[in-house]
Formats: sequence, C-alpha cells, structure tokens
Amino acid sequence: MPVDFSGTWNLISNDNFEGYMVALGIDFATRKIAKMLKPQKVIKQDGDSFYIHTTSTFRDYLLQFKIGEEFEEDNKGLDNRKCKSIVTWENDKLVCVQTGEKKNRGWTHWLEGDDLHLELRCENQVCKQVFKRA
Ligand code: VLZ
Repeated sequence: MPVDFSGTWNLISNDNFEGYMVALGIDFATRKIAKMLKPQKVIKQDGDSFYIHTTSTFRDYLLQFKIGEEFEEDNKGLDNRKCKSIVTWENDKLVCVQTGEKKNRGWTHWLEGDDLHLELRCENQVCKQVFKRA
C-alpha cells in the first residue's frame, strides 16, 4: 500500500466547484448553497477497503469501495445519477472512473506534503480541491 489517506480533512480551497456542479446539472439554488460550504472528509483506509465520508452543514455523501472492484454508485444528494464506478491505484494516486450518462466523469485523490488533493472531473470541467488535516 503506497499511501495512507486515513484521517479527518478540512477543505481549504475549491477551484471551479461551480463549473463541476453545472456540468452535473445541479440546479442554481443548490449550487448557491453548495459553493459556500467547507466540507470535511473522513477517510478510513484498511488495506484495499476505503470509507470516504464527505460531510457538510447542508448534505453529506458516503462512499465505500474496494480497490479494483466495480460498484454501483447512486450519487444520492449530489446529481442522483447512477453510475458504475471503479477505483484503482495509479502509482500513489487513487483514481475513480464513474461510467454513466456523463462523459469523462471521475476523480483523483493524492497527497502533496501534508495536504490532501482532490480533482473532480465531469465532461469538460475540472474542480480542484485541497484539504488540510483537522
Ligand atoms: O468525493 O465525489 O472524495 O465521494 C459534497 C457534498 C460532496 C455537499 C462532493 C454538497 C462529493 C453537495 C465529492 C451539493 C450538490 C466526491 C469523492 C472523493 C468521494
């Protein structure tokens, strides 16, 4: 296991979350609220098993998966579209491909110094988030 993402992480920057939400078809009112949020991520990594809980004052989203095992993702409370997701290691990066109605959908997590980075992709939009340990 190359990297350990386990811990509690607070969002410190969120570049183009708006563009990502537009690409997902999130409505204006929801976007207005969502872009003000400072979500926290709690990650538990145990071998190939991951638990990633993204929480905020507005909504939260729980994702659990095993490396290399495709699963049905419902994106409940986000855009509510179902997709087939699979997460794999690409060197020290954790890469998720979310296959469904939206092209080029997925995300990548990696560590840079003491920070957790996340790139969220949908269609031609890329959102870049950085988190620091709580
Ligand atoms: O993260 O896919 O860590 O799922 C934001 C919730 C959660 C609050 C964004 C507002 C999920 C939502 C990002 C309003 C529309 C994500 C993965 C990688 C794990």
